[in-house]
Amino acid sequence: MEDNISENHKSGFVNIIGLPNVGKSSLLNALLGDKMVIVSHKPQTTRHRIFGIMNTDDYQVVFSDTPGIIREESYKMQKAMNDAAFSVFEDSDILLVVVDLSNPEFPQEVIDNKLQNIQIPVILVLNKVDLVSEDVYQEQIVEYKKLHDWTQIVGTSALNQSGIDTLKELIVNNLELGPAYYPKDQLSNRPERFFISELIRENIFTLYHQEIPYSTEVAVTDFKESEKHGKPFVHIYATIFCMRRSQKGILLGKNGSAIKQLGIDSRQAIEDYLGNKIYLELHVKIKEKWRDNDSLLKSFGYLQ
Ligand SMILES: Nc1nc2c(ncn2[C@@H]2O[C@H](COP(=O)(O)OP(=O)(O)OP(=O)(O)O)[C@@H](O)[C@H]2O)c(=O)[nH]1
Ligand SMILES: [Mg+2]
Repeated sequence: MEDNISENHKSGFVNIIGLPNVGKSSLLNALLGDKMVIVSHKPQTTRHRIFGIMNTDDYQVVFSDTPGIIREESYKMQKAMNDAAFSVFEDSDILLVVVDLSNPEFPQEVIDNKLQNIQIPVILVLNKVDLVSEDVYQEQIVEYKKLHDWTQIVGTSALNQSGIDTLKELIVNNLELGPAYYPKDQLSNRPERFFISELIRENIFTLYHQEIPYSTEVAVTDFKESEKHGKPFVHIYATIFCMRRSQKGILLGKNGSAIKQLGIDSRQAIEDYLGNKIYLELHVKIKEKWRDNDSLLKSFGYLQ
Protein backbone atom coordinates (compact mmCIF):
# COMPACT_ATOMS: atom_id res chain seq x y z
CA MET A 1 0.00 0.00 0.00
CA GLU A 2 1.28 3.44 -0.84
CA ASP A 3 1.72 6.00 1.94
CA ASN A 4 -0.06 8.85 0.25
CA ILE A 5 -3.30 7.02 -0.50
CA SER A 6 -6.39 8.70 0.89
CA GLU A 7 -9.04 6.90 2.90
CA ASN A 8 -11.44 7.41 -0.01
CA HIS A 9 -9.22 5.44 -2.40
CA LYS A 10 -11.02 2.70 -4.34
CA SER A 11 -9.64 -0.44 -5.93
CA GLY A 12 -10.70 -3.76 -7.36
CA PHE A 13 -10.24 -6.60 -9.79
CA VAL A 14 -12.49 -6.22 -12.80
CA ASN A 15 -12.45 -9.38 -14.86
CA ILE A 16 -13.63 -9.75 -18.42
CA ILE A 17 -15.15 -12.98 -19.72
CA GLY A 18 -17.00 -14.08 -22.85
CA LEU A 19 -16.91 -16.23 -25.95
CA PRO A 20 -14.06 -15.86 -28.46
CA ASN A 21 -14.06 -12.85 -30.80
CA VAL A 22 -16.74 -10.84 -28.99
CA GLY A 23 -14.29 -7.96 -28.45
CA LYS A 24 -12.95 -8.51 -24.91
CA SER A 25 -9.41 -7.41 -25.73
CA SER A 26 -10.63 -4.49 -27.85
CA LEU A 27 -12.79 -3.42 -24.92
CA LEU A 28 -9.86 -3.51 -22.49
CA ASN A 29 -7.80 -1.37 -24.87
CA ALA A 30 -10.71 1.06 -25.22
CA LEU A 31 -11.14 1.29 -21.43
CA LEU A 32 -7.42 1.91 -20.95
CA GLY A 33 -7.34 4.39 -23.84
CA ASP A 34 -4.23 2.68 -25.21
CA LYS A 35 -3.39 -0.50 -27.06
CA MET A 36 -2.22 -2.99 -24.49
CA VAL A 37 -3.48 -6.39 -25.61
CA ILE A 38 -3.58 -7.89 -29.08
CA VAL A 39 -6.71 -8.10 -31.20
CA SER A 40 -7.58 -9.95 -34.38
CA HIS A 41 -10.58 -10.85 -36.48
CA LYS A 42 -9.92 -14.54 -35.80
CA PRO A 43 -11.28 -16.27 -32.67
CA GLN A 44 -8.98 -17.50 -29.88
CA THR A 45 -6.47 -14.69 -30.27
CA THR A 46 -5.94 -14.19 -26.53
CA ARG A 47 -4.33 -17.21 -24.84
CA HIS A 48 -3.53 -15.98 -21.34
CA ARG A 49 -5.07 -13.99 -18.55
CA ILE A 50 -3.48 -10.56 -18.80
CA PHE A 51 -3.78 -7.67 -16.34
CA GLY A 52 -4.29 -4.16 -17.63
CA ILE A 53 -4.08 -1.68 -14.77
CA MET A 54 -5.90 1.68 -14.78
CA ASN A 55 -4.49 4.14 -12.27
CA THR A 56 -5.67 7.54 -11.07
CA ASP A 57 -5.05 9.33 -7.76
CA ASP A 58 -8.47 8.16 -6.59
CA TYR A 59 -8.62 4.55 -7.72
CA GLN A 60 -6.84 1.55 -9.20
CA VAL A 61 -8.70 -0.89 -11.42
CA VAL A 62 -6.93 -4.15 -12.22
CA PHE A 63 -8.64 -5.42 -15.36
CA SER A 64 -8.13 -8.98 -16.54
CA ASP A 65 -8.43 -9.81 -20.20
CA THR A 66 -8.98 -13.53 -20.71
CA PRO A 67 -9.10 -16.08 -23.52
CA GLY A 68 -12.54 -16.61 -25.02
CA ILE A 69 -14.37 -19.61 -23.57
CA ILE A 70 -13.81 -22.67 -25.77
CA ARG A 71 -16.68 -25.13 -25.74
CA GLU A 72 -14.83 -28.12 -27.12
CA GLU A 73 -11.24 -28.37 -25.99
CA SER A 74 -9.16 -30.25 -28.57
CA TYR A 75 -5.70 -29.99 -27.01
CA LYS A 76 -4.08 -29.16 -23.68
CA MET A 77 -3.34 -25.57 -24.61
CA GLN A 78 -7.09 -24.98 -25.03
CA LYS A 79 -7.72 -26.55 -21.62
CA ALA A 80 -5.17 -24.10 -20.15
CA MET A 81 -6.93 -21.25 -21.98
CA ASN A 82 -10.28 -22.24 -20.47
CA ASP A 83 -8.70 -22.56 -17.02
CA ALA A 84 -7.37 -19.01 -17.44
CA ALA A 85 -10.82 -17.79 -18.50
CA PHE A 86 -12.66 -19.47 -15.63
CA SER A 87 -10.09 -18.35 -13.04
CA VAL A 88 -11.88 -14.97 -13.11
CA PHE A 89 -14.61 -16.42 -10.90
CA GLU A 90 -12.08 -16.84 -8.09
CA ASP A 91 -11.05 -13.23 -7.63
CA SER A 92 -13.42 -10.81 -9.36
CA ASP A 93 -14.67 -7.78 -7.51
CA ILE A 94 -16.69 -6.86 -10.59
CA LEU A 95 -17.35 -9.15 -13.54
CA LEU A 96 -17.84 -7.94 -17.10
CA VAL A 97 -19.63 -10.51 -19.26
CA VAL A 98 -19.11 -9.44 -22.87
CA VAL A 99 -21.30 -10.48 -25.79
CA ASP A 100 -21.25 -9.59 -29.48
CA LEU A 101 -24.57 -7.99 -30.50
CA SER A 102 -24.08 -9.10 -34.08
CA ASN A 103 -23.79 -12.76 -33.04
CA PRO A 104 -26.55 -14.39 -30.95
CA GLU A 105 -24.24 -16.94 -29.32
CA PHE A 106 -24.12 -16.70 -25.54
CA PRO A 107 -22.09 -18.86 -23.13
CA GLN A 108 -25.26 -19.82 -21.25
CA GLU A 109 -24.39 -23.36 -20.25
CA VAL A 110 -20.87 -22.47 -19.18
CA ILE A 111 -21.56 -19.51 -16.92
CA ASP A 112 -25.00 -20.41 -15.62
CA ASN A 113 -23.86 -22.23 -12.50
CA LYS A 114 -21.12 -19.73 -11.83
CA LEU A 115 -23.41 -16.73 -12.04
CA GLN A 116 -26.06 -18.31 -9.78
CA ASN A 117 -23.85 -18.12 -6.71
CA ILE A 118 -22.00 -14.94 -7.40
CA GLN A 119 -22.43 -12.01 -5.00
CA ILE A 120 -20.42 -9.37 -6.86
CA PRO A 121 -21.71 -6.86 -9.44
CA VAL A 122 -22.02 -8.50 -12.85
CA ILE A 123 -22.21 -6.08 -15.76
CA LEU A 124 -23.40 -7.33 -19.13
CA VAL A 125 -21.57 -5.55 -21.93
CA LEU A 126 -23.38 -5.64 -25.27
CA ASN A 127 -20.44 -4.93 -27.57
CA LYS A 128 -20.35 -4.15 -31.31
CA VAL A 129 -23.40 -1.92 -30.94
CA ASP A 130 -22.22 -0.21 -34.13
CA LEU A 131 -23.18 -3.33 -36.10
CA VAL A 132 -26.88 -3.43 -35.20
CA SER A 133 -29.88 -1.12 -35.52
CA GLU A 134 -31.43 0.62 -32.51
CA ASP A 135 -34.44 -1.75 -32.75
CA VAL A 136 -32.27 -4.85 -32.62
CA TYR A 137 -30.30 -3.34 -29.74
CA GLN A 138 -33.49 -2.73 -27.72
CA GLU A 139 -34.81 -6.22 -28.51
CA GLN A 140 -31.55 -7.78 -27.40
CA ILE A 141 -31.67 -5.92 -24.08
CA VAL A 142 -35.10 -7.45 -23.42
CA GLU A 143 -33.80 -10.93 -24.33
CA TYR A 144 -30.66 -10.68 -22.22
CA LYS A 145 -32.65 -9.45 -19.21
CA LYS A 146 -34.48 -12.80 -19.24
CA LEU A 147 -31.20 -14.70 -18.83
CA HIS A 148 -29.92 -13.22 -15.60
CA ASP A 149 -30.48 -10.47 -13.07
CA TRP A 150 -27.61 -8.31 -14.34
CA THR A 151 -26.40 -5.49 -12.10
CA GLN A 152 -26.33 -3.34 -15.21
CA ILE A 153 -26.46 -3.66 -18.99
CA VAL A 154 -24.32 -1.38 -21.17
CA GLY A 155 -24.06 -1.11 -24.94
CA THR A 156 -20.56 -0.41 -26.24
CA SER A 157 -18.56 -0.20 -29.38
CA ALA A 158 -14.92 -0.88 -28.64
CA LEU A 159 -14.28 0.09 -32.24
CA ASN A 160 -15.67 3.63 -32.15
CA GLN A 161 -15.48 4.18 -28.37
CA SER A 162 -19.22 4.59 -27.85
CA GLY A 163 -20.44 3.63 -24.39
CA ILE A 164 -16.91 3.28 -23.07
CA ASP A 165 -17.08 6.31 -20.74
CA THR A 166 -20.44 5.09 -19.42
CA LEU A 167 -18.96 1.65 -18.74
CA LYS A 168 -15.90 3.16 -17.06
CA GLU A 169 -18.12 5.30 -14.83
CA LEU A 170 -20.21 2.27 -13.88
CA ILE A 171 -17.12 0.31 -12.97
CA VAL A 172 -15.71 3.10 -10.82
CA ASN A 173 -19.08 3.57 -9.10
CA ASN A 174 -19.18 -0.14 -8.25
CA LEU A 175 -15.63 -0.22 -6.86
CA GLU A 176 -15.21 -0.57 -3.12
CA LEU A 177 -12.84 1.37 -0.92
CA GLY A 178 -9.41 -0.20 -0.82
CA PRO A 179 -5.69 0.34 -1.31
CA ALA A 180 -3.73 0.09 -4.54
CA TYR A 181 -2.61 -3.50 -5.15
CA TYR A 182 0.22 -2.50 -7.48
CA PRO A 183 2.52 0.52 -7.72
CA LYS A 184 0.63 3.34 -9.42
CA ASP A 185 3.02 3.42 -12.37
CA GLN A 186 2.56 -0.29 -13.12
CA LEU A 187 0.40 -1.02 -16.16
CA SER A 188 0.38 -4.83 -16.31
CA ASN A 189 1.52 -8.03 -14.62
CA ARG A 190 3.36 -9.11 -17.77
CA PRO A 191 6.90 -8.14 -18.78
CA GLU A 192 7.90 -6.29 -21.95
CA ARG A 193 9.05 -9.52 -23.59
CA PHE A 194 5.57 -11.00 -23.28
CA PHE A 195 4.01 -8.05 -25.10
CA ILE A 196 6.69 -8.24 -27.80
CA SER A 197 5.95 -11.90 -28.46
CA GLU A 198 2.23 -11.06 -28.48
CA LEU A 199 2.76 -8.38 -31.15
CA ILE A 200 4.51 -10.94 -33.35
CA ARG A 201 1.66 -13.38 -32.72
CA GLU A 202 -0.87 -10.68 -33.61
CA ASN A 203 0.82 -10.27 -36.98
CA ILE A 204 0.83 -14.04 -37.50
CA PHE A 205 -2.94 -13.97 -36.91
CA THR A 206 -3.26 -11.21 -39.51
CA LEU A 207 -0.91 -12.54 -42.17
CA TYR A 208 -1.46 -16.30 -42.13
CA HIS A 209 -4.56 -18.40 -42.58
CA GLN A 210 -6.24 -21.65 -41.61
CA GLU A 211 -4.36 -23.62 -38.98
CA ILE A 212 -1.13 -21.59 -39.00
CA PRO A 213 -2.06 -19.04 -36.29
CA TYR A 214 -3.36 -21.87 -34.09
CA SER A 215 -0.30 -24.06 -34.58
CA THR A 216 2.27 -21.42 -33.71
CA GLU A 217 3.75 -19.98 -30.56
CA VAL A 218 6.23 -17.13 -30.26
CA ALA A 219 9.02 -16.81 -27.71
CA VAL A 220 11.39 -13.87 -27.38
CA THR A 221 14.72 -15.58 -26.78
CA ASP A 222 17.02 -12.58 -26.44
CA PHE A 223 16.72 -8.85 -25.96
CA LYS A 224 19.92 -6.79 -26.27
CA GLU A 225 19.86 -3.07 -25.63
CA SER A 226 22.52 -0.89 -27.23
CA GLU A 227 22.94 2.48 -28.94
CA LYS A 228 23.01 3.44 -32.57
CA HIS A 229 23.83 6.99 -33.68
CA GLY A 230 23.45 8.06 -30.06
CA LYS A 231 19.92 6.67 -29.77
CA PRO A 232 18.64 3.56 -27.95
CA PHE A 233 18.53 0.52 -30.20
CA VAL A 234 17.27 -2.94 -29.30
CA HIS A 235 18.22 -6.22 -30.96
CA ILE A 236 15.41 -8.75 -30.47
CA TYR A 237 15.63 -12.45 -31.28
CA ALA A 238 12.37 -14.38 -31.43
CA THR A 239 11.56 -17.97 -32.24
CA ILE A 240 8.32 -19.04 -33.88
CA PHE A 241 7.40 -22.61 -33.02
CA CYS A 242 5.19 -24.61 -35.33
CA MET A 243 4.28 -28.30 -35.46
CA ARG A 244 5.21 -29.57 -38.93
CA ARG A 245 7.64 -29.06 -41.80
CA SER A 246 4.78 -28.04 -44.06
CA GLN A 247 3.84 -25.29 -41.59
CA LYS A 248 7.43 -24.11 -41.47
CA GLY A 249 7.33 -23.86 -45.25
CA ILE A 250 4.18 -21.74 -45.13
CA LEU A 251 5.60 -19.52 -42.38
CA LEU A 252 8.74 -18.88 -44.43
CA GLY A 253 6.91 -18.49 -47.76
CA LYS A 254 8.44 -18.61 -51.22
CA ASN A 255 12.06 -17.47 -50.98
CA GLY A 256 11.36 -16.30 -47.44
CA SER A 257 8.86 -13.71 -48.62
CA ALA A 258 6.22 -14.45 -45.96
CA ILE A 259 8.52 -14.28 -42.97
CA LYS A 260 10.08 -11.15 -44.40
CA GLN A 261 6.66 -9.49 -44.38
CA LEU A 262 6.01 -10.78 -40.87
CA GLY A 263 9.35 -9.28 -39.79
CA ILE A 264 8.54 -5.89 -41.33
CA ASP A 265 5.05 -5.67 -39.80
CA SER A 266 6.15 -6.97 -36.40
CA ARG A 267 9.15 -4.64 -36.27
CA GLN A 268 6.89 -1.67 -36.90
CA ALA A 269 4.47 -2.76 -34.17
CA ILE A 270 7.28 -3.38 -31.66
CA GLU A 271 8.92 -0.02 -32.44
CA ASP A 272 5.59 1.71 -31.82
CA TYR A 273 5.23 -0.18 -28.56
CA LEU A 274 8.78 0.41 -27.26
CA GLY A 275 9.27 3.86 -28.76
CA ASN A 276 12.74 2.71 -29.88
CA LYS A 277 14.27 1.52 -33.10
CA ILE A 278 14.79 -2.23 -33.13
CA TYR A 279 16.33 -4.98 -35.18
CA LEU A 280 14.15 -8.09 -35.20
CA GLU A 281 15.53 -11.53 -35.96
CA LEU A 282 12.94 -14.28 -36.46
CA HIS A 283 13.64 -18.01 -36.49
CA VAL A 284 11.19 -20.83 -37.16
CA LYS A 285 11.48 -24.10 -35.26
CA ILE A 286 9.41 -27.28 -35.38
CA LYS A 287 8.16 -28.70 -32.09
CA GLU A 288 5.75 -31.49 -32.89
CA LYS A 289 2.55 -31.48 -30.85
CA TRP A 290 3.77 -28.64 -28.60
CA ARG A 291 0.12 -27.85 -27.79
CA ASP A 292 -0.13 -31.13 -25.86
CA ASN A 293 3.36 -31.15 -24.38
CA ASP A 294 3.37 -30.29 -20.65
CA SER A 295 6.97 -29.14 -20.45
CA LEU A 296 6.66 -26.91 -23.53
CA LEU A 297 3.33 -25.54 -22.32
CA LYS A 298 5.05 -24.76 -19.05
CA SER A 299 7.92 -22.99 -20.76
CA PHE A 300 5.45 -20.97 -22.84
CA GLY A 301 3.62 -19.93 -19.66
CA TYR A 302 0.40 -21.93 -20.07
CA LEU A 303 0.97 -24.21 -17.10
CA GLN A 304 2.45 -23.51 -13.68
N1 LIG B 1 -17.61 -3.60 -35.45
C1 LIG B 1 -17.01 -3.84 -34.30
N2 LIG B 1 -15.99 -4.71 -34.25
C2 LIG B 1 -15.39 -4.92 -33.07
C3 LIG B 1 -15.79 -4.28 -31.87
N3 LIG B 1 -15.03 -4.73 -30.86
C4 LIG B 1 -14.17 -5.60 -31.40
N4 LIG B 1 -14.37 -5.72 -32.72
C5 LIG B 1 -13.67 -6.59 -33.67
O1 LIG B 1 -13.93 -7.95 -33.31
C6 LIG B 1 -12.80 -8.76 -33.57
C7 LIG B 1 -12.40 -9.50 -32.31
O2 LIG B 1 -11.92 -8.57 -31.35
P1 LIG B 1 -11.04 -9.03 -30.10
O3 LIG B 1 -10.92 -7.85 -29.21
O4 LIG B 1 -9.79 -9.70 -30.55
O5 LIG B 1 -12.02 -10.11 -29.47
P2 LIG B 1 -11.76 -11.06 -28.20
O6 LIG B 1 -13.08 -11.26 -27.52
O7 LIG B 1 -10.66 -10.52 -27.36
O8 LIG B 1 -11.34 -12.40 -28.93
P3 LIG B 1 -10.49 -13.67 -28.35
O9 LIG B 1 -9.22 -13.13 -27.74
O10 LIG B 1 -10.23 -14.47 -29.56
O11 LIG B 1 -11.37 -14.35 -27.36
C8 LIG B 1 -11.72 -7.82 -34.10
O12 LIG B 1 -11.73 -7.88 -35.50
C9 LIG B 1 -12.16 -6.47 -33.58
O13 LIG B 1 -11.71 -5.38 -34.39
C10 LIG B 1 -16.89 -3.35 -31.95
O14 LIG B 1 -17.33 -2.77 -30.98
N5 LIG B 1 -17.45 -3.19 -33.19
MG1 LIG C 1 -8.84 -11.37 -26.88
